[in-house]
Amino acid sequence: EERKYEFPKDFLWGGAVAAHQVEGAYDVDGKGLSTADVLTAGNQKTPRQITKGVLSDQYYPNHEAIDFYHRYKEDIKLFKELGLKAFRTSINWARIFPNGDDSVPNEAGLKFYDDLFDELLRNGIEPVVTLSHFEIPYALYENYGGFKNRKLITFFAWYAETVMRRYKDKVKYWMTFNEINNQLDRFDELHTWTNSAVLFDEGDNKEEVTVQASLNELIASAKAVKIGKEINPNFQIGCMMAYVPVYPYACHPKDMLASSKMMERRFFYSDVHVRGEIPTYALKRWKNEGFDIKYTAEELDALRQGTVDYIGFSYYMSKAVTTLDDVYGDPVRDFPEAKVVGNPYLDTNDWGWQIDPDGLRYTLNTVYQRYNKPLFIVENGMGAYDKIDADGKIRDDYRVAYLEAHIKAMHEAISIDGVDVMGYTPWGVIDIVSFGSGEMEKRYGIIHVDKDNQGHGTLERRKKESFAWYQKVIEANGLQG
Ligand code: P53
Repeated sequence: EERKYEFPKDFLWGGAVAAHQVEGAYDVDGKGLSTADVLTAGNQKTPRQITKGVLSDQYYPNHEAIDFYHRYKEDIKLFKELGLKAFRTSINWARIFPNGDDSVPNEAGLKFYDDLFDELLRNGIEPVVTLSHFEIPYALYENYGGFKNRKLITFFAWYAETVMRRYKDKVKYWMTFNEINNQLDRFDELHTWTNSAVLFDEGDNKEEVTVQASLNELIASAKAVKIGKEINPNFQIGCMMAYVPVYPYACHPKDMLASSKMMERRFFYSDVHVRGEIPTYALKRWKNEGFDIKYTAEELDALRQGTVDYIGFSYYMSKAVTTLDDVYGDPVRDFPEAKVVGNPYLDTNDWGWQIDPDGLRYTLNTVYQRYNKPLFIVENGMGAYDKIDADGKIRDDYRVAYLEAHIKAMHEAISIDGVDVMGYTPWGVIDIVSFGSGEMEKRYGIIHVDKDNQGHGTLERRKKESFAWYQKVIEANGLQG
């Protein structure tokens, strides 16, 4: 039988989550508060609020999440049945260092991840671990102002060293900062908060503050890579980017330029991670804008010595940009001649995210052409409202259609374009708390969790129809036709 969409041997079929979106148990076994623990629930129209500490009259969806902390054995059983070869999660920094600046790690936190990784390995599942996925210890905001303070470079490096040493024989695949590039794109508080534990003060130049904080993270990341390679030279340590290609709306040359400049902002972070130096376009912009960005010669050296082995990235959607007057769109911050517009050729999900499988092939090509490094798709998926039919089944054919189309696009990038792709870990293999909106009912999972936006539900797990489909994909190492 012809297998049109067979994947390379050892391709890492997996699933992905992040600690704060699944674990719950936000205040047990010595864990400190994290930036995710002070985020209220929002929805499509209402943004999540960042509160000063935990307030008694607010609902915080991440405090319990799906209680993975206590239920991971049951969930890993399902992952094994599914056939997962890899499972991506993050270590919740505040479990290990409750205040972020502690000199001694919290043993109970370390023990939890020992048990979790052991359980995965026992079931033949390779852990893929992000060091910082929006879970910075809250005390690092309170006492230091987050990553705009360069002291966090040292704290992060110590945290990375501690966990990489501890799990050196259990975890091979690492990533440093999740979607580090999200923050520069929008300057909305949610992103600088979750990426960097930074809130803006009045009078701040938001771009300047964001650039400084995230450059500190790039330096911290490079130090972690160097330390990690010393601990275990077999480690594969990557960066993690959100790649949202921005197309020119028209073939007007100004639209093409706008697209290229917007892509440059997204590429800035992988440019540093991969090439180990600050690109000239960034230095020029900082100079032109009069930014006072601080870094030392020793840190520039650290950037050079801590380049990544691979590029992990999320891909959900594409965007389009135009400079044409007669097209309606949302203005782009500090790029006054451009606005983001809807793409007339694409459908969206219920949250307005444009569905674009060809954009994944385009992204894989662009990124591989730019860096020539292995790529790892560590997030992809479609948030949707699911409904349970009278017979108890969840018929999520829209999810299967989305994933199938993206798997085909990925296959084309590998088999036609020659791109080196290590694996594919679709987002929220099990339903989790949405990051952007805090909703439980924006579901990505192929395993359903009984819980609603208000936090009600039994937390019972149930396979959706997509479960059997993905199981077959993994078993066949690709799609059948
Ligand atoms: P939610 C924007 C664009 C692409 C990915 O997002 C993004 C974002 C953030 O809004 O975030 C990633 O849950 C992130 C995950 C997150 C996932 O995408 O808002 O790494 O933590 O859950 C999906 O639907």
